[in-house]
Formats: sequence, C-alpha cells, structure tokens
Amino acid sequence: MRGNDGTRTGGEILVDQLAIHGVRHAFCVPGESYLAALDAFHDRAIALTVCRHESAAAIMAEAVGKVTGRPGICFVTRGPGATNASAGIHIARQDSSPMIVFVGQVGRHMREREAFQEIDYRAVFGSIAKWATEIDDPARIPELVSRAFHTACSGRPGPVVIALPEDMLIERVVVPNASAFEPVETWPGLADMSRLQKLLWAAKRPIVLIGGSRWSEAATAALMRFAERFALPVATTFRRGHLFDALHACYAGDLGIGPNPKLLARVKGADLVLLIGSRLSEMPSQSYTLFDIPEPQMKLVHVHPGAEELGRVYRPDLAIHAAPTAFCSALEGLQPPNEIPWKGEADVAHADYLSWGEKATPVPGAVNLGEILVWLRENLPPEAILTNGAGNFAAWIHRFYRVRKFATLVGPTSGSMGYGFPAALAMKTLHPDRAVVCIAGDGDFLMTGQDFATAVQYELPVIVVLADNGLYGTIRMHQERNYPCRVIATALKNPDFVAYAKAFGGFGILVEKTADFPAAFVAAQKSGKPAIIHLKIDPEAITPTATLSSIREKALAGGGKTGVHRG
Ligand SMILES: Cc1ncc(C[n+]2csc(CCOP(=O)(O)OP(=O)(O)O)c2C)c(N)n1
Ligand SMILES: [Mg+2]
Repeated sequence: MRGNDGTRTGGEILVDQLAIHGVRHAFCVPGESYLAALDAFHDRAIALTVCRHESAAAIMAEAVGKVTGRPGICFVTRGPGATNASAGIHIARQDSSPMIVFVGQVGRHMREREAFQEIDYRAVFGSIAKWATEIDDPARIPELVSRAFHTACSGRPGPVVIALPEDMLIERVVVPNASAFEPVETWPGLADMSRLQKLLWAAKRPIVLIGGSRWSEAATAALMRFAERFALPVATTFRRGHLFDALHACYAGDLGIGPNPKLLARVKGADLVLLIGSRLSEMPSQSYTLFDIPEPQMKLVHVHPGAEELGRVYRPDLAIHAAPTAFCSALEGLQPPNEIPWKGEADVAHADYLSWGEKATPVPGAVNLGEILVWLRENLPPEAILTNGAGNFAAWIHRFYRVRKFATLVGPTSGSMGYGFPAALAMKTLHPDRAVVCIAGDGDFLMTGQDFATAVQYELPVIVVLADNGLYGTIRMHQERNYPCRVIATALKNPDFVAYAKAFGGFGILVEKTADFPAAFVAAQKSGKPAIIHLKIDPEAITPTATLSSIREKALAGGGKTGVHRG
C-alpha cells in the first residue's frame, strides 16, 4: 500500500517507473521472491498476463519488444524462474530486441550463502544480456530502471536483466520518479549520405539488403520510396520479411535458409551492397560464404545502429552508424543518377521472387503445406499477423506467404523453437482486432504449448496451424544427410492435438487433406476460441523440394558423413 507519508515500497516505485516509461503490458510467472512488486500492479494501467512457463513469458515480452521497438517487460522468480526465462533472453540478444527481465532475488542479508534459489545474475546472464544488474537500494530504482530502458533500446537493442532482492522491494523510501524515457535516435551524418550518393552513382549492379531492428512503419515506407526512385532491388534477410511489402515492385525476396538461387546469384553478382540494419549473420550470409571476410568482394555500405557491429565481421567501404529509422528518412535527400544503369533490374528481381513462390511445389502426402500458405496469403487481410518458431515447416512460410505490412511476420532469427505460439499470444494481446496465426511444427509447438492455457484464460483466439510430421524434421534431415539410415532421437510420438486443444477449453480440428483446410480455418475463426488446426503431414515432405528418402539416397551415394549443416 502506498503510504500517506510520501513513502513507497521498492515494488511500488518500480511499477510506477514502468507506467511512466509507457509500459502497457507485462508478462510473468509469479514467485514469492517479488510479491511486493506484484502487489504494486494493483490499480496501475498495466495489463499483467500470468503465464504457465517463464520461457513463454519471456518470449511474449521479447515479441512485444521486437514489434514495438520499446522494451517488452517480463517478471520471473529467482533461480529456476530466471533460468527458464533464459530462452527469451537469448532470442532478444540475437534478434536485437529491447526487453527488460525483472527477477526476484534472495534478501540482501542472505546473499553469497547460496540461499534458496540464489544465483549470481551478473555472472549467469552476463554474456547473453546487454546489461545484467541488481538493485540494492530502493532509492536508486528510478535511476537504474531509466538506464535499463535506455540500454535496452540504444545502439543495437537487447535484453536487460535486473535482479530485485526481496527485502529491497519492501523497503520504504521517499524518492522522485524519473521522467518518461524516449529511445535515442542515431542519425547518419551529411558526409555519410553524400559518400553513399557517390557510391550509388558509380554502381552498375547494386542491391539493398535489410534486416535487424530499429525499424518502423514510416522507415519501411521511406525505404520503399527510395527503392522506387532508384529502381533498386531490395531483399529482406532471414525472418525480417515484414520490413518490405512482398508485392512491391522492388521486392527481390527473402535471403534466409534455402533462398531463391536467382536471388543468391544476384547478391553474389552485385557490385554494391547496401546493408541496412542487419548484421548479415550466419543464416542470411549462407554460413558466411556470401561475402569474403573481412574484405567483401563487392563494395559494401553497412548501416547499423550499433557502432560495435560496424567492421565486426565485414569491412565496409562505407560504414554508417545510424538506426534504420533515421537513415531511411535521410534517404529522401539522395538523388538518383539521370540515367540509371541498372534500370529494369528491380523488376526482374521481383519477377524472380514472385515466380519462385507462386505455386506450391508438389510434395508427398495428402496435405501440402505450400498450398495452405498460398491459401492463407490469398485469404488473410494484409494486417493479419503470422508468427513462427523454428523447424523445416517454416521454409514454406518464407517461400509461399507474402508479407505485406510492417510487424506482420514475427519469428526468431535466433532459430529458437517454441517461439511462435507465445509470440502469437503477445501479438493478440497488442492487437485484439487482428487475425493472428501461428504456423508451428509438432516439436516446435510443444516446447511452449502449455501456454495454450494462457490463451484460453485471457480469451486470446489465435489460430495455430500445426504441421505434424511426427518428427524433429530439421534434425532428421541433417541426420540423413550426414549419417544416412542411422536414425536416432528424431522420431516423435505425438498427442492428439485436437483433443489437446479441447482439453484446455479451445477449439481443435484435424485436417488430413489440403482441400479441407479452408473450411477448418473458417471454423477455427468462427469458434472465437484459441484454436489448433492439426495438419497431418507426410514425414517424407521434408522441404518444399526434397523428400527424406531423396536426401538419404544422395548421402548414401556420396558416402555418408558430409560435414556439419545447420537448420
Ligand atoms: C530451443 C531449440 N531446441 C532445439 C533446436 C534444434 N532444432 C532445430 S529445428 C528442430 C526440429 C523442429 O521440429 P518441428 O518443430 O517438428 O519442425 P519440423 O522440422 O519437423 O518441420 C530442432 C530440434 C532449436 N532450434 N531450438
Ligand atoms: Mg515436425
């Protein structure tokens, strides 16, 4: 309870800071270690969602950070709560998403005795969080929470972990609030932009690659105008398809796992690459084979908000330390050459993109995930949000779905399984009026599937399209490629997912033929409940173009172990 004497508990001061910094949603699994902070959520305009597992709570917070550009907030208990949340913390790190995780901690007087569930947060999260700290003095909460918001959003965004000793949260002090935070913009210099103009004017075969965070709808719109004026092909990097309208005439496709070979050839043949916001990490760089390291074979302009990322792997000809938001608005000042030497190339790149994913490829079995993605792209409104986790099933999304609007494809660039379902819950929490569809694998879904209970509890009618092939398919694929016929630990005996959905109080429906999908989807929507559409996928249909047997036979013909491949 807030005191009449102007004092507040540490917990009250903390929650007041969140409200001041604009937090509207937080996700948690409760713990006795932070009761005073939980209690302070009473009468505050912050919706607190209680989850069933900290990995789901942390992923929900990460997804909010990813799409809003402001820190997603998660509260978990000490020790096991914090380690359970580490999946989401790692995703926020790799995906450059702003997030703050508040963790209970043992009382200050017990520290260093390995008290119940005590861990050293700075040591445990030091390497995956952008900043890990502990607040010892309630009077410093406004200062340190304000710093956490700035740190999570500045430069290359990332996760902050703050430990809250239990007794600190109940101590009463008088302290003023910090003022509301706003993310700090990082602008390119005039000299940067004029050097970029010169490089563009000297280019013959340029391409733009975009990714990372610190984008906005306005920034993507500004980039589309720039691409039109310069007739530039633009490709999105792994799982960042929402940064450019897939039907825009300059869109060249998705540079991720198993990309269009024509797009790959185009990037390799470019004489100038304008890389905006992305690190061009292992997946989009095709395991670091696309550009020579450290000196790329083509001219490289690298625009990134994190100074430490510029020159980290690739040495750019021009490094621009700027956030995509600021950089894209500065692009309005550039002028295209009178004669554009690459004129027509964006159209060709876009046509290559469209034809690569136009029609679903034939696959074994009665349910073709490609045809289902084609149906979804033709029937979902552009503002519908798709989420996904990791697994081979995702290949069909990137190839056949058309992402039209900013923040309508939410997936882990870190390749973390279990991401899609909690991310869908977070998106439905933010946008109750928009359709939210999670495309999941059988392995992927069950990593966070317990939070189907959360969907039912908060009446979040997301639709899970669950591609059940009875396999950890990606790993089986690599197994057959590297150790043909030596199957181990990749077969799954699955539950009846329709009964699963119903047992939680949701809607479930089985689809055993592609033609039955549209009616199943409509029924799921009409139910108004969280829903699972259980697709029975033939395990042979392992990628849009290869069967498991063909991969095995190729490996056998090639003599077995071929080295390490990642999925
Ligand atoms: C948290 C996590 N654990 C393990 C992996 C390794 N992994 C990558 S894909 C995959 C299998 C995915 O199976 P499923 O969701 O059924 O999709 P499928 O590949 O069968 O389409 C595994 C185990 C991972 N990426 N993330
Ligand atoms: Mg599977």
